[in-house]
Amino acid sequence: MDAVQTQSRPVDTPNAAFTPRVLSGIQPTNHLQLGNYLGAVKRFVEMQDSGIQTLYCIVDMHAITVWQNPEDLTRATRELAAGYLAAGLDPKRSILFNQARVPEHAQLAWVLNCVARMGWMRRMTQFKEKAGKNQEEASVGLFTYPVLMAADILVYHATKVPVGEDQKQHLELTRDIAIKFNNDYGVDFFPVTEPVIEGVATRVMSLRDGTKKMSKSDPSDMSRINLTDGADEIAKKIRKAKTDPEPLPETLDGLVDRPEARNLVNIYAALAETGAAEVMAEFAGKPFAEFKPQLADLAVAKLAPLSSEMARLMQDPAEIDRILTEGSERARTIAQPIVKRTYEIVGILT
Ligand code: AQP
Repeated sequence: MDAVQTQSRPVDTPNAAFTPRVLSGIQPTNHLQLGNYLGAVKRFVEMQDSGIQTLYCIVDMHAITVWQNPEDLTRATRELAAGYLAAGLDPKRSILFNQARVPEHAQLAWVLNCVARMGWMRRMTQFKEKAGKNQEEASVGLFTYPVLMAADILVYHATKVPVGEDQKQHLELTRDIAIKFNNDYGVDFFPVTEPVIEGVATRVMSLRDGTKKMSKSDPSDMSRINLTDGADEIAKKIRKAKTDPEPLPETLDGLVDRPEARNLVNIYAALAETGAAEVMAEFAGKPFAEFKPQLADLAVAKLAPLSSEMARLMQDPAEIDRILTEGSERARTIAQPIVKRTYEIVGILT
């Protein structure tokens, strides 16, 4: 079991006293989509392969902040685990688990709810977007979602969190909560976590509207590529993706006011593991009628093996459950002493 770290740290190397540790998670809502894969899961695998300690969870407690049909939630939890495994996460090298099986997330979230300020929470743009016009009808859980996310991270003293661009504000809040806790109690207990938002695909946009993020919960299935889509569906969605009538420009600058074209170029670059400039060098001046089929071929080559591996893994739900249970037990060995020490710092008898 890792020792709970409370050493003071030098100001210029904020997390030097903490074991480097990565934590991230995804909600089991609907199906994993291309943005989740390129913006998050691919980064998860890279970080696992870099040798740093990695924990990846399926954030089922976050999912229920909006209504989930219970059967769909169970299926989506297993399917997301299958997605993690198919993408290359290895339960021997990463700790893979579902959040609710580690009750320390909820325990720490309560303490952090008492640290976070109402004014900070009211500024969270994701709440405003997801609650829409009728905030009075939104769940309290949706409002405090970012505090639970801070607890997910801080309950492991995670120092790095790979996420897509949309999570930047929530990570800033996590840092504010950690700093306030440390200041309020005069300790150097929680690390000030660094977001890792890297690559050309930190914000994959909808295939129907280049100004909107691709999302699992978009009502239009044509707006996204699901990791469960087969080759024909992937090709069809790319063929029908919204574009403008102009050919691709000669330079990257020419993409500035063309969000749909820019999105498809970025998707190509991320799938080909190259840069947008390289893609432009290959396709400058070409019409979409030429670019789209090549993008579709690339997407099918990269994604179809993932979807068939996910389908294969889904045939053995007991094995998925076993992996998640074992991962939760390992996660708890890190989280339990951190919650215990948090309670002691706060003055709660344990
Ligand atoms: N379009 C995207 N481009 C890049 N990264 C993305 N992520 C999500 N969409 C994109 C990243 O995926 C991780 C998991 O996200 P989540 O499921 O916890 O919630 P989300 O950000 O709200 O993702 P969705 O797909 O939009 O889910 P729903 O529709 O259920 O809310 C995060 O790292 C996120 O940045």
